[in-house]
Amino acid sequence: MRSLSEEEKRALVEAMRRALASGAWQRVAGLHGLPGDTTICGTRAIPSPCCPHSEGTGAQFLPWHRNYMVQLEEVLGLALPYWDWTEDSAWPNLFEELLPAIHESAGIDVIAGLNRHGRPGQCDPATPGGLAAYRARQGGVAHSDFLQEQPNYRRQVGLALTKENYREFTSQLSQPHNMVHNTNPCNLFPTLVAAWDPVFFLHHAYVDMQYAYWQELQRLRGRPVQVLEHSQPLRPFDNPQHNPVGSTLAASRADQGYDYRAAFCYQYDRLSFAGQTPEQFHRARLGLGTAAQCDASGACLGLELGDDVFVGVVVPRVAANSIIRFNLCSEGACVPAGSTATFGAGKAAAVTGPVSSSTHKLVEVDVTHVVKEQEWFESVLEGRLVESVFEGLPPPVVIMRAEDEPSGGQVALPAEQALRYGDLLERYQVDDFKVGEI
Ligand SMILES: [Cu+2]
Repeated sequence: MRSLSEEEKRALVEAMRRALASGAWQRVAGLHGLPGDTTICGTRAIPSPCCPHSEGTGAQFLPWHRNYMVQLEEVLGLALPYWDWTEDSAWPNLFEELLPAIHESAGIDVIAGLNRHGRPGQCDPATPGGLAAYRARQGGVAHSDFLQEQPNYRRQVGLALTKENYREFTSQLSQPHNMVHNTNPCNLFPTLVAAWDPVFFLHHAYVDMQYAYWQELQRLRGRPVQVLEHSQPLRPFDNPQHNPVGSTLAASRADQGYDYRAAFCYQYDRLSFAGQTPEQFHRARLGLGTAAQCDASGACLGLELGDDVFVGVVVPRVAANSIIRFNLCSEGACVPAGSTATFGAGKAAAVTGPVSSSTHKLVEVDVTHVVKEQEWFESVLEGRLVESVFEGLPPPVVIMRAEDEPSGGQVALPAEQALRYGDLLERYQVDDFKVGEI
């Protein structure tokens, strides 16, 4: 995004204007959720949008959106730029002028869509601070919640990239992705109309770059990308009735899109995260790097010596949009230590019954910097939820892990409490005591 010339920006906006006039953009935007046909990917009895944001395992999430980005590029006849929200704290303003036309041609009230799914009135043109605030935001003014959360995104993406299997990677990467959606006050927030906000495509183009970066890391590690679900079709791309684009029809399975250069004829100028190429990132993880990569706030990518500390938060696999915040506590003193988010269509369903990996997941949030700031090096640490829409979930766990390990680690928890987490702590070593030392 930042490297686009004025001319390239104009060309993109022009292509978008043409696609809007022909109705082609609307067909792509509507495919993600509303007003698409919810029986294509669901049934009459159980309607479902095609985007797999809240799908059980999340295995299709990254590949589906890869095809989806290609779908719009084919319509525009141009490559989509990406918005690197780990670097850029300003909300992109590229499509600002097109907003009223998009709003009018959506076939649904995308602005009012929020009123049914999210915070009432916030984007309603009739309310003060409604549409005007939305336009101001499109004009490059970042929303305050976004600004507040943005400094954490680099750490969250860095943690996801260290994961050496697809399930853990996609689960961790969904966290900053969800936060970007959820800190938007308007259409990016409700899942069903999210793709009507053109910023969606700049956001997801970056998520695709992260996927490509991780694929390259896996190649360097000699580890696979493949999971079983990747050999199943990504609906509706596999259906010529609903998909007029040849390349996404031909590569309508996740594994067919791994080689995106061959399948979809695009590539990235440079795969880059926190100023590092995948090779540099990989070498640093192996301890061959020269210096830890730290940002201005002093937050590092876990590259320095020693153990890292994480808070593991239990979240339902299928849930509507929400933000979960937690504190880290030591001997009665508590400080805000982080957040995570859920993103999906529908209601924040109460997940009842015991916790298990079929219905829940454990999301890790790096809190090493908090422990260092507080100098809680030899303290008993405890995670406590301070904001959550979910009831009856077990409290967050504190995980200690050697910095060169991608997964697992040590969780100190009384044995009878560990039972509440079902099989979610399977890949950790659960120690029946509460003293945490790093
Ligand atoms: Cu998304």
